Amino acid sequence: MNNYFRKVLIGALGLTVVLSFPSSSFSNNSTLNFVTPPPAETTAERDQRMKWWREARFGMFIHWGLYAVPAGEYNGQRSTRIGEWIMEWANIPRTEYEKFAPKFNPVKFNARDWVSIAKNAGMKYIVITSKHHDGFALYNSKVSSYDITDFTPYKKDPIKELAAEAKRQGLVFCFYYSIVDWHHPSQYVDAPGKDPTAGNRTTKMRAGGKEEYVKYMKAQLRELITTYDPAVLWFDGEWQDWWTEEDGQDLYRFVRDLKPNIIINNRVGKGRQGMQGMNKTDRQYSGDFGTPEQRIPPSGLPGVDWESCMTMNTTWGYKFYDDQWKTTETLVRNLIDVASKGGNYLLNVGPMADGLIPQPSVERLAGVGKWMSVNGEAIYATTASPFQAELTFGRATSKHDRVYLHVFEWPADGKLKVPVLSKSVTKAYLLANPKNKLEVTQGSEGITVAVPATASDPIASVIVLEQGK
Ligand code: FHN
Repeated sequence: MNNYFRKVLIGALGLTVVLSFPSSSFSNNSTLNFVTPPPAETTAERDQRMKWWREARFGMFIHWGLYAVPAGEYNGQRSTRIGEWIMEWANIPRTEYEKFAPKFNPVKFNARDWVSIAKNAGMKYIVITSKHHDGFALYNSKVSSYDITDFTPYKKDPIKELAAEAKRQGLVFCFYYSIVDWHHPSQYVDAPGKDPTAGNRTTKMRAGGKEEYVKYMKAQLRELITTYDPAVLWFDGEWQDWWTEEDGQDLYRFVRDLKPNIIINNRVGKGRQGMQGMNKTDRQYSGDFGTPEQRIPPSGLPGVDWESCMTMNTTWGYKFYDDQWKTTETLVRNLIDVASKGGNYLLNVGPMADGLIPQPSVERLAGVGKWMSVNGEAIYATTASPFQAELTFGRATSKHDRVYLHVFEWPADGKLKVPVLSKSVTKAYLLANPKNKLEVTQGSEGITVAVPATASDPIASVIVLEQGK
């Protein structure tokens, strides 16, 4: 029997015992079959561990590394593929890719600027690539010399500065870490037309190499946790056929034993259903939250923690010619849509090799921050919409006795029609103008809010409905 707390409610037999599923999985089957069980944790303890993350709702993803040097072009070859995969789609052998390192000298990097950009956007946490699939350590690793302090002219440790600055400005610092490693000697590529030392979606593991590589990964994870104290470990690259769910559970347990209150995504193991990101439900899987990628689930899953990660253009790592930027309106409405379904929004920036965040990203994040400065209350620490169906005019979030209506389509006739709520509305007002109470009529058919002729915000105007106890 796994070493954590489990009881089964069997009322008929008069046995009152409650079944609590392990904290690190959100599938709901009754076969609990962890090979390496997560640390014992009650629901209350899990809620406490997840609390800051659930309340944050909005974070910055940062993909930064040697791939910012070619920035999407190699020997004249460009691609529509994502920039941090250039070692794969340009078939660059390891020794050739290493030649980007002497050109990676981010002298314009300024931790205060990066954290301020995130903070002013309304973001509450930062997840940065400590090591992506290319195997390059963006931090001062004692485990590998293939890192920023030994392999580039920069010599300094930008991660140390970023972690300290995030703490100073009150943002939570987190790491991304790739399980697949195109540089580590344990792995090689065996694919038609591919150099065996280039990148590839899948790598082969040399005989006996896995034990050596897992030791290497654990040594890097140990130094990452003990040196920089991240609050989340965002694993990726788990889709390798040499990586198993059992490996993921072992790594989950290893990390949680190092830092018991750390939060770990579901890409540490094999539970993820591809880019849809939620766990399969055929068994218990490791990981604390689901990771939809480049998409927002059609609806939330009550009681399930998840985070949609998305790019601002079409690439995670910088590509100088990718100008397919989403509008600020799209970014704000994505954030609202995600929060209305009970999820977090992890929005990516791909800094350049000189250490600057691309200006189009900076401008959009400032625009998101302008909206959040007025309406953040309707996002932070909210839970999903109380309505069964999606609203025709926009979205809704809720918090305690308040429902926040995020109105994208402002009613031309001044009458906002809202489905019925379980409790009566006692007050209604624009979040942007709380002193100006709005008239509400309500009955069994629903609620009508009399709104001003023009919306308070062209992207989304928030109307607060306060409900009776
Ligand atoms: O292959 C990675 C990709 O480079 C990027 O890091 C994204 C971000 O979530 N994750 C993987 C693709 O699913």
